[in-house]
Amino acid sequence: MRDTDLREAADLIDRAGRIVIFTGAGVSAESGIPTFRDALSGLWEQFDPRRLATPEAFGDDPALVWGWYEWRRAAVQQVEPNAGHRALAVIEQRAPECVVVTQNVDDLHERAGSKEPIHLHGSLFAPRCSACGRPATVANGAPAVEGRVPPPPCDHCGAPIRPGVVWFGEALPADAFEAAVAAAANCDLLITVGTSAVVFPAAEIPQVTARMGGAMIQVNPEPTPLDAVARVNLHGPAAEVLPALAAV
Ligand code: BJW
Ligand code: ZN
Repeated sequence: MRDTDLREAADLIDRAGRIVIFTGAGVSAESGIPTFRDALSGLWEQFDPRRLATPEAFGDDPALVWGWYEWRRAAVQQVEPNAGHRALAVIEQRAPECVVVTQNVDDLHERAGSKEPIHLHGSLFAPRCSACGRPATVANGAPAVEGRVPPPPCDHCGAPIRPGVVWFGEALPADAFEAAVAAAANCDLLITVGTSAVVFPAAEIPQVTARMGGAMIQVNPEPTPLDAVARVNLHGPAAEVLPALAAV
């Protein structure tokens, strides 16, 4: 990461009235939460997360999919936000207006101090009935289960409870997506962090800002399709780059 790039990015942040922060799995990687492109470890290493995150997988083997999400919920509860989440909360607090839009289903932005991030792909902490859609409560502080766990039945209709996340082939929550598109269309600057930017329609969000003439800063150790549209590319891990950026 070059010093001139860092300074240019810090200038963009200082000059921006309205900022959108758009994040993906990479922002939580240094908290110990694997990304979707990472291989899973332990019992899960034989599964591709991109195949588990589907309604078909839940239909074929609900206990496998529920067990995976319970394991992930427990994992998130055992880790802390990292310096990247915290630096984003500082940038958010300093900005005249700032909206955080995340594809992540963890709660690490909230725990780092971000106010009401928009969750485009739902949450690990909002399970609901797979048939009637009613919200379900599951015990907090889930044990770190590894393996199949049958989903509990809905109190109302008895159908299996499912994770409150958006799987491939499912629509994003309309209110969240519309609010994110509106914020992206009207911002001066979008900061994208830790996303491969290949999963749609979420990956449209930074493109909306680019089309409307807003500036973009990208933080990612690897190239993505956004390299071509970002004004500044800061190649490096979020927990190193973002604190450096907030400190300029
Ligand atoms: C670091 C780092 C560090 C690492 N610091 N960075 C062909 C073309 C276009 C679209 C489609 C298509 N075929 C199918 C589709 C549609 C599909 C799609 O986009 N597929 C693509 C894969 C091609 N999309 C959908 O199905 C969506 N729904 C839909 O289209 O509905 C239509 C509809 C309309 C109306 C009615 C009904 C239907 C839904 C998509 C839902 C995605 N859900 C998931 C799972 C959520 C639950 C869960 O967590 O299990 O969301 S999939 C997964 O991908 C998850 C993520 O939020 C999302 C994005 O991934 P993300 O965050 O970018 O992570 P990674 O792992 O991909 O990348 C990590 C990045 O971090 C990398 O770049 C690293 O370099 C970087 N990194 N360490 C900073 N330390
Ligand atoms: Zn029900």
